[in-house]
Amino acid sequence: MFGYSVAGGDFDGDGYDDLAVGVPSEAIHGANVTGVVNVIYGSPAGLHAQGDQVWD
Ligand SMILES: [Ca+2]
Repeated sequence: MFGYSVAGGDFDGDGYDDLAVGVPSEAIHGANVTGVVNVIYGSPAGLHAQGDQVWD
């Protein structure tokens, strides 16, 4: 469920707001019940998918 939880902040310290999105039901590495956090970084033009990261 992408977007189950969200948090904002400047996570990489570049001065632009970033977005962390919780995905609790994401299956990774063959395990069905794990979950990830997808971090989408900000830029002068807003959020952009290039360089986003998925943390598990
Ligand atoms: Ca940032």
